[in-house]
Amino acid sequence: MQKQPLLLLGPVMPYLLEELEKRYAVEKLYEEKDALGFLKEHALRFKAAATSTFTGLKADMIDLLPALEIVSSFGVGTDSLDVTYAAKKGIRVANTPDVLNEDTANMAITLLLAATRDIVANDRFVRKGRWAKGETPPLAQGIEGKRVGLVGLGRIGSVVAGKLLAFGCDVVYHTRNKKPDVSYKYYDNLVEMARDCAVLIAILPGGDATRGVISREVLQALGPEGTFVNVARGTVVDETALVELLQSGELGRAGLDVFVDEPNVPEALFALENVVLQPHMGSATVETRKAMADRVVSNLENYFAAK
Ligand code: A2R
Repeated sequence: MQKQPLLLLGPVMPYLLEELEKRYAVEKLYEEKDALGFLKEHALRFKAAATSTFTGLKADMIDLLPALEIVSSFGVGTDSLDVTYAAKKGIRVANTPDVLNEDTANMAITLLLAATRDIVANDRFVRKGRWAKGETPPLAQGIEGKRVGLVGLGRIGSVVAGKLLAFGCDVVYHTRNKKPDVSYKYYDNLVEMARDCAVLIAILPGGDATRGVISREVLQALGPEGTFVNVARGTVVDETALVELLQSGELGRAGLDVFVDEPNVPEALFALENVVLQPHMGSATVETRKAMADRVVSNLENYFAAK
């Protein structure tokens, strides 16, 4: 039987490419020298496309694919996908939630511990021979008994909350809607929550609706003893304010996995010892990335099996 055509909008991990190629006649749009010309000639062949949160799917691409029925995206975030426009055109958009909850939550916990315990700064301290010279690093900060505020308490945030309980933290949260089924204290005012917390962890979607919700005022309320962890999207925080407050010491520490203009990170952060930086690795383990790839495939299969 002839394989159904599938348009791959951007590069994906080799395992996912192999799995897609087993089932579909995959055409790599990103390898076409004249992508527009290719689409003009071939667009009507594609009912299915695959993309990722890194590549995205914009309205102008949707307009170029009039036969499209489903787009299966690698990643949970939908901020790079024009879901509203796709829905208007009757196109299904599928993502890969849930399978990355544990590893993304583990990244939040890792960044929290790394930042509060000065792990990276102290690693540099040892490597530079400063310990051997008889120097002593400053004392770090504990998290037991501390209040940790989650900005977002969805699939990933709930897992972070459960893990924080094991560290003896007092978990509180801020979302747009109070969750009826959780016992953690709810704050409808984010500045107030930041004022009451030692740590703030951002785990909410990116995009225009959440741009800058972690404002200068919120970070100032968190204060010089406070730690900010971001495993959501760079856009949810006022990054300029974040950098300035970390430089001035008005904000104590940060653990950051995401940035506004990835892969570009504000260079001012490179000089700071109170920041731990990661290149957007929240879901980036062998196990989770495979599970996400399997979800991209099963989302397509389920659609075409009318499930
Ligand atoms: O606001 P609510 O009640 O819909 O709660 C959602 C919360 N949220 C917000 N919290 C505060 N201010 C906002 N403007 C705001 N908008 C949404 O974020 C909910 O508690 C949480 C999102 O949960 P889920 O949809 O289950 O997302 P999941 O799977 O936890 O992933 C969150 C994000 C992804 O979109 C990626 O950007 C990143 O984590 O990996």
